[in-house]
Amino acid sequence: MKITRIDAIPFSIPYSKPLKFASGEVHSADHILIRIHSEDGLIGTAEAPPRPFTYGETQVGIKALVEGIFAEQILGHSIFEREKIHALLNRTVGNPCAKGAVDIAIWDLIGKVLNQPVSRLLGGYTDRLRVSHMIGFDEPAKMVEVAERCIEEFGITTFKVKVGRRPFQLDVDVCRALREHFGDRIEMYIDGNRGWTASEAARAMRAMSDLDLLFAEELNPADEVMGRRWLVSQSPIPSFADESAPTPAHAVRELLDGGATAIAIKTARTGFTYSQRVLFLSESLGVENYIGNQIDGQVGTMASLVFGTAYRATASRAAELSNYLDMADDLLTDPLTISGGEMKLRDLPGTGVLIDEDKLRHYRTDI
Ligand code: MUC
Ligand code: MG
Repeated sequence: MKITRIDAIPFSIPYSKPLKFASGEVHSADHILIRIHSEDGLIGTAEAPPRPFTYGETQVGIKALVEGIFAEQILGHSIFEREKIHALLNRTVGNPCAKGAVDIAIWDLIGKVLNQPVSRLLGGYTDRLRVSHMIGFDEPAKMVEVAERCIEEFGITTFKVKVGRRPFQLDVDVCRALREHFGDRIEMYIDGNRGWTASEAARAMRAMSDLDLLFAEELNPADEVMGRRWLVSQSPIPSFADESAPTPAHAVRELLDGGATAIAIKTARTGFTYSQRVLFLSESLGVENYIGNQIDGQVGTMASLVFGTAYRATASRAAELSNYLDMADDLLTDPLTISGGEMKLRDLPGTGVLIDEDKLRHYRTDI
């Protein structure tokens, strides 16, 4: 089943509520839709979210790389030669989201050709995930309001709280306001996106020691190796690596260096193939994972759902699947839904992504 064409379509969908965090902010989803065509007329689809502030990728760069270099390398190869295809893609260093999207689009095609849902091909563990919502920077009362709406409208009770501001007291106040308002009705963890120094993070963690945080993520920069190790070694809760572990090798390095004790999996950056490797190495080492959010639209969120439902380990924690709710619109014919705090998988071949062509025409920026 040969690959005959690859499209990298830039689109832009505004956010009704911008997301702000320590390493950047997002006002519109300026993403790339990857479409891989096979010789029998099927199309595999995936979404690449450029994150210049995390991996250095841009929308223009992803399009140029996919259509300019990747297409030439993989056209004519069978969709079942994934290992060969990855060897070719990996001649280009970095660019995790461009590679991740190509991988997911190929898996989507594989599922369609075999007439099977990809979640079943990967592992088939369950048909739903508990949802965790990521709350961006704001005043404490506004962040409490966001959580309230998630609880009331969607039944979501797990929250990632963005921290990493200066002074750190503002973030401590937010977490305290959430815990005092909701008591034990919510689960809460924090993500600093490298915003604090090691000593600020240590003081903030001491100030929040009574707030029953599930875990902490990227509180200070991982490449400040000794400071990070010092911080992680004194943490009473797991320390998740996110942007410091964009590949399986980085994940191992972070664990061995003492920069993290657990690893976030994001299909946007590791596709399905390398997410599997991160998951399997974590399982073998006895290290926890959860499914994170790369500020994905609904196409990308569907990929996270497909992967997360495939395995026991990823299905055991709430997955970050809800930030598309902050977008003014999206590209699926049948929008995702969250009810009772859960998102359910669709029993469709491939990843289950069906694109509304009118919406794509409206939001694409290349014609
Ligand atoms: C996250 O977990 O860090 C913010 C930046 C990024 O790359 O992803 C988001 C969410
Ligand atoms: Mg993170």
